[in-house]
Amino acid sequence: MYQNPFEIRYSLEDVIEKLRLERAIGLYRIIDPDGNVVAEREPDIPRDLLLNMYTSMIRTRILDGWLLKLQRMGKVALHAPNIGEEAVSVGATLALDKDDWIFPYYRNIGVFIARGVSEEEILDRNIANIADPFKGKEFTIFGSRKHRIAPSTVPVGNQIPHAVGFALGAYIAGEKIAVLTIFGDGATSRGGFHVGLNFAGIYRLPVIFVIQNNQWAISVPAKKQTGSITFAVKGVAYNIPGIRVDGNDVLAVYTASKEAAKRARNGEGPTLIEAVTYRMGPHTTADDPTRYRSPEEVKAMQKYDPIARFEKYLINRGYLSEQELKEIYNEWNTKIEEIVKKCISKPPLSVEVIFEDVYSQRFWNLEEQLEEYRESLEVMKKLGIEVE
Ligand SMILES: Cc1ncc(C[n+]2csc(CCOP(=O)(O)OP(=O)(O)O)c2C)c(N)n1
Repeated sequence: MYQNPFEIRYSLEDVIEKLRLERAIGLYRIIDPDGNVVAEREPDIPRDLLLNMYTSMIRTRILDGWLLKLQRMGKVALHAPNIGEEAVSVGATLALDKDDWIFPYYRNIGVFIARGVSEEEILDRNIANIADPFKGKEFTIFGSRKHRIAPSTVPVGNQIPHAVGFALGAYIAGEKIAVLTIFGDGATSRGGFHVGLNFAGIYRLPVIFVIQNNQWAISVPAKKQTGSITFAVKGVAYNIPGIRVDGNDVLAVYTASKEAAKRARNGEGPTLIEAVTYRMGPHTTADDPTRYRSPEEVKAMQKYDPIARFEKYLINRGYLSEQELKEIYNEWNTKIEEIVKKCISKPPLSVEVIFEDVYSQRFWNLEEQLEEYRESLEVMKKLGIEVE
């Protein structure tokens, strides 16, 4: 219905209520760094799911540690560490139904683990061995149709409009699903973020936008990324409720994402979640964070470790003893070490794969390049130069 623009009046109360403004400015938390429940109401989450959250987070951390070591050993080209940010990926993913889709980014191993992608497949992909489903393509590109995870993108924030377009398609097709997309604080400065939020806000699309605010976009601190008082408040202009949560509290991320998924499925539109976390490691294995931030800062952030905090909660609540937690950790540590050994012993891909999957047929110029490449291999062999 047409509304006379000179007569529209919203009261501040309307806006605060409609957009739940307070939630975009505060910090929603269920468990504090000591593992104590601080929320008014503790969510009623079954024990099995709590254990799944825990194992998904430690599996992510162990695998992440291996990817870093493998990169240093020259087995993995590049890695973007996840340490300290596991609760965001795991909490948001486990809040979804299995039909929902996820558009993650390169710092979201927890999404893959929580969705049931095996460590072996993730390692094959990163090592680019013969079993790599993406045949050695660029490091971050990894998705799984079976697990309803879209391949993550290299250009920062491109997955945001992808997720919105996908949600529109699902809506037109009559599918009642939620679409989750996760991206860093740096991505909020890209056009795709604003285009995505604008479109989703107008058409009330079932999208959950999660900003994994780890305080740094390589060397740019979050305070230089935006003039807004918080990132969550950015939803206001797009008529999207925003909520700022403690991203190192897996229960808070889970609860906020669960509510957002429910809203999405009920046709109530998108939600913007700012998950406040901290990047404990370097941006990638090609970065040296000591050049732009102090060791004191990193040390101060350690007390917010999402895994240590969740362990304290599980112990406080009597779900698991310290001993049981240690056993679970050791069990996964051993299992993942075995998987690493298996994956690095698989043969490498043939370098010729770079000539494949570019066009549906190989054109003459590619044939010529391939021929030249084979000849150079022969020359190298004669000179005794080893080529993997
Ligand atoms: C369009 C584009 N510009 C620049 C880059 C280089 N780049 C890679 S990651 C990154 C920072 C991203 O920071 P943020 O979105 O906060 O995510 P984080 O890596 O901190 O998790 C930049 C600038 C890129 N990949 N794509």
